[in-house]
Amino acid sequence: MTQINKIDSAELYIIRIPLVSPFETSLKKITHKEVLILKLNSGDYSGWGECAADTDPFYYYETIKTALYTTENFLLPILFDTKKIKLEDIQYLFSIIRGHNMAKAMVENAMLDLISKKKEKPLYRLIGGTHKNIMSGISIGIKDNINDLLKLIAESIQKKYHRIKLKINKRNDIELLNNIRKEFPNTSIMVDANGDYSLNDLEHLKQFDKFNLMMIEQPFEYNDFYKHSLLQKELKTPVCLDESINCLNDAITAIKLKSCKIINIKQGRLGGLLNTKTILEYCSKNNIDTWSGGMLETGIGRAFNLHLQTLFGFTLPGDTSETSRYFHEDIVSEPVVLNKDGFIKLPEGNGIGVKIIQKTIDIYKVFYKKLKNN
Ligand code: OSB
Ligand code: MG
Repeated sequence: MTQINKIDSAELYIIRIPLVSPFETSLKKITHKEVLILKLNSGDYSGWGECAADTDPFYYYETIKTALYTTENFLLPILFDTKKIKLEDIQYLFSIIRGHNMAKAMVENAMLDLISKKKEKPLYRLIGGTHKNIMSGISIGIKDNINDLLKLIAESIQKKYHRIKLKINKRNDIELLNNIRKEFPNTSIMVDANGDYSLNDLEHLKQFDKFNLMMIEQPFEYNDFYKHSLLQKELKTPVCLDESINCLNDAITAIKLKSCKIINIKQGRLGGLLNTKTILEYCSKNNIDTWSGGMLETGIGRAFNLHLQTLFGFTLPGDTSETSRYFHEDIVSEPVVLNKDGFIKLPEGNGIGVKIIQKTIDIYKVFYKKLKNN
């Protein structure tokens, strides 16, 4: 039984890395990835975690600043005060804090990396993962020009991505999908609206059924279950919930109300890999299809997403794409690449498996703080 006797110190970084090209959703357009990162130190070992929060609360209520505040003032003090932390304690350690799942995920995941490194095991074995060939998927942002989009889809097909997700909004949907289906009638395509529609758009959304989409992700508001259940009743296209699912109770509500047929399992907003595993198992028992979502993570968060996907229960390709489509330079090596069949190999080594490139972190860092556990 490996336990962490004491966390000696924690290092918090905010880094800001330019994206290869802007990423636009119905919520906003970004040109840089700004991200909070945590390093936990204990004896000879360190564990890393990445926070999924953005600078703004447009996708989720947490921001980098609220996550930093929660981590410094609530999560780290709990960790610092706990002696002899075992794997089975971690999921419950932070349960007295309501919400703030993105901050919790960063800290919990850093603990999991730390424990698996101390055990000299890869992370996926610590959490009970079974298979190592990970399906790939790409999320393509809203483009001003349809030809740019068609070109990106063609490139993604050539790379053998297992499915392609397109960001859509109310003004950019039916005509867009008509054009795409003309060129690519049989490609596995899904769409993500990030909550841009409302129940008033019910008749409009019924037209989506003719496009043979794998699913429509989060058509309605981020905090809704009831209206999605009315939509799913009227739609052949499966509804997938992303923003609406924040915890096991949300998954239970969505499934019992028949608000969706598919759930986007995003560990960054579910409070870390252990809570995520609980929710995944519930979905699997209830025959709900699931896939692993992404938050444009750097190589640290992406590695957690990959280890997560070794768990039994994921039924569909997720949002793990190649590193190079977002970043010229990442803060870890090796980068994520697809093999000739579009699968991703799990990084090898203990813990998350990827190597942190401290030099690159230092180039892009805009904030640093070290907290000692005295
Ligand atoms: O809605 O799934 C989303 C990125 C940031 C915030 C929300 C979402 C996304 C993506 C990109 O779709 C997924 C990725 O490539 O990491
Ligand atoms: Mg989404």
